[in-house]
Amino acid sequence: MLAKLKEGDFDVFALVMKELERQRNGLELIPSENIPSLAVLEALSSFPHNKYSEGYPGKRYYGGNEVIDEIENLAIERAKKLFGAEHVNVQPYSGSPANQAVFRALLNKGDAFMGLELSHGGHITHGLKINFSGTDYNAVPYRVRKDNELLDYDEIESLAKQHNPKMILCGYTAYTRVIDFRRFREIADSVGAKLFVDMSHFAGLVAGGAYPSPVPYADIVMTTTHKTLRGPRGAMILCRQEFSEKIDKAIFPGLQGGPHENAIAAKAVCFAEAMKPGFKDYARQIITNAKALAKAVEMRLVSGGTDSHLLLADLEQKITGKDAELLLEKNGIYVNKNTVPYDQRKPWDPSGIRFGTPTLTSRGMKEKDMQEVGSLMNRAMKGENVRKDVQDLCSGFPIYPEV
Ligand code: DSN
Repeated sequence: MLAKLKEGDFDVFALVMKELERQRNGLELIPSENIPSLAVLEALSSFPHNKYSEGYPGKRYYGGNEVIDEIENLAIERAKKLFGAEHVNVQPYSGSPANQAVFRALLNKGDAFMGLELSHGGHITHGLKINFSGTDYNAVPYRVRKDNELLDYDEIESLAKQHNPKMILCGYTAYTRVIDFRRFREIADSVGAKLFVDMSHFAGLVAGGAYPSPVPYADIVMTTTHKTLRGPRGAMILCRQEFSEKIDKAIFPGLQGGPHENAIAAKAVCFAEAMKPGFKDYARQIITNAKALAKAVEMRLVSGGTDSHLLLADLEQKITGKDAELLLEKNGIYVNKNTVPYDQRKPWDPSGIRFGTPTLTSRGMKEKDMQEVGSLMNRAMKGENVRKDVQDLCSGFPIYPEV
């Protein structure tokens, strides 16, 4: 692998290998990252890359798409089967444009919708004032409770009755607990709103049966494909048949041009991998590992722990999230600074850090390794240099040993 790159452009080759070494020698705990299989990466760098294919299978604006149609149809059929969806669009380049397409399909400019506030675990596309979702639409934020840091469904229901949103959005980037999709459906129905779920973070857990599926309850579900699902960087939208035309039109020609068919081929590979029995074990292990890590770290965890792949720690003003991220990074431990609910600090220097287990679980780590990872984090946070111990632990769990 990469022999031609090495021959043709040694500078780029050296840099991508340097990045692989960084990944190999560090503990990657950013919960939105993962290590896809080499089969996924090979599909991603393969020949459908060369083709323009605006449109959809059977209806393209360019000739020569008969094989591309087969690839895209295969990805669609696999995704439908994996998640039990009525309709799937596999063309979104990434999560943010996919979310934008859903907004455009369901709302008119200025319409009210509800989403979890960013500092409480929502995403920038869930209503942040300086994002399209906050400038073009009337975002009504809901929050987690101050006492237990959990979603407050009664409060969400009363906000919905007060504001009559046309859409309610759930599924987050920094909420560690199980979401009650049935309750969200009831709330949406009680005010005639559509229910939109962004399952990007936990899609792999859903695919592996380790986390409840939103698909039976939501009108529309969006997911990226590169997080717990362990596929290529990209996204897809799953929806009920009645929204299929609106979603397809919102993606193309509404927002995007030529789909990245190489990424779609890689998505198809990842969907097949997620249907294998071993993926169920992987999804369960991610959560088991996250719970083990929760026990091992000496930090106050928001909501007291996790039901998923991620943890959110409130550093309680002993150190800022930014400084903690840097301190851990110096030791080859990668987490990201993150706001915590009711944070008094700002997003670029917040009070917390977010971390999780998808990548370490892909490397084969189990509960006892999480105890070690937790202990390394604790020691690094106290100012000890643990770089060598991090490297020793990593060497037992190689990444892409074939390369
Ligand atoms: N950047 C992703 C995350 O880390 O959660 C969301 O887009």
